[in-house]
Amino acid sequence: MSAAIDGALLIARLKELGATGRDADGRLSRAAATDADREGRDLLCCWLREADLQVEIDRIGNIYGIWQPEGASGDPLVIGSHIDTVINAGIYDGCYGVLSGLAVIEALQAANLRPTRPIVVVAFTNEEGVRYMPDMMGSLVAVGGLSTDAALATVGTDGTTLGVELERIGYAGPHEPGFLNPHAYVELHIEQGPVLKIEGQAIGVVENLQGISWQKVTIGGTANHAGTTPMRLRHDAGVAAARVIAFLDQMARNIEGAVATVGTIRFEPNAINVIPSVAIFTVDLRNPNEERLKWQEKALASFLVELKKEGFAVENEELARFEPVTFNPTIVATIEACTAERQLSFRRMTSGAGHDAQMIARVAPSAMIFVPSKDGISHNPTEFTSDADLIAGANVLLDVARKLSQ
Ligand code: HGY
Ligand code: MN
Ligand code: MN
Repeated sequence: MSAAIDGALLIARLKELGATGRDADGRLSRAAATDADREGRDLLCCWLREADLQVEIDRIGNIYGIWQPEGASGDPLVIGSHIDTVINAGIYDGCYGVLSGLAVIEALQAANLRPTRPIVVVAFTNEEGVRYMPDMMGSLVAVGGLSTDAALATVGTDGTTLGVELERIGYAGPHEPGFLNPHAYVELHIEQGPVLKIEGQAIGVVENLQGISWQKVTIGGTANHAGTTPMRLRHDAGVAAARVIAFLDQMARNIEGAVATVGTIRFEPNAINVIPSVAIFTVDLRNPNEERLKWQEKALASFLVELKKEGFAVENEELARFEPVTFNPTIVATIEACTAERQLSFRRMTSGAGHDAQMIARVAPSAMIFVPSKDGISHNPTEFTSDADLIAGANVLLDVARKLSQ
């Protein structure tokens, strides 16, 4: 019997989950372990239970919906992503992959198709890393890349501690992360970039994922009067930071595959008529090629040395560092074959964004499936993927899941 995703239900759930965690301005902001995150988690767990899945939570708050049909045995096929979001997010990033995993299980249940191995849908904690760093934290802990205790002790950008917040929202689970060993892992995600749309492809068969380097830079200058201090006597930390930002942008435009972003910055004392004494900002560097990513890091380090020679105090702290990842060729080929069988257009590609799949790939054969993002926009409330593209991607995931769970 053939199985098919209940597309209307998938779209409805995406919209319902996307309506949770709205802030006072109506912006979708479900940062890890906030009340907004709890709202989304509670809704997801309700849907998992309605599908008769065994819901388990581990100590870092990863949520597992386990389907163990009669006769199924062995390590599970795991289908996952995340439901935490950035600030003022779109409704598809992460949520699409988790809800599609649930939809796959429900489609198999409805068609009375029993896999020979269990299938688990998982929502990993703190994929975005906006409140607590590094990102992809829940999956990193699940594969032993960061100790659970160290992760729970992480202090957030708001001064809270992750472990305390998970307890507070009721998602500090009993299981040791890694309690479940994936036989294989597949993640369905919006591309969050422009490639599929520009090329008119329906599916991205993701072969690899670029390396990521996150740093916090603190530049110390001298506070002084904005009116009385001659320009030649200033030690303006704000101008120094601006020079770094301009340098990084220019550098990334001249190194193949490089991207560079300063996404957060703050000045001290942060007053209109005081020359900033301190500038604190974050740097996000990425490249699919590890050697070139190291060049980018070295170029930044050299620029900061020059600022020190000019008399600025400069410190930088590593916040996250993940090498590029190549996904499992067999699973990639399975995704490609399933896509072709559905006569959907596709291209193999690299992921520009970080994903939980890059962590699970450390312990199990893993790969990803992308669907197009309108105008390549993501981490933005205008993030959009058409219903037809969303349903097509979920049906490819269903076909891949059937092959990997028999
Ligand atoms: O930063 C990333 O690429 C992911 O969205 N956490
Ligand atoms: Mn994501
Ligand atoms: Mn994201």
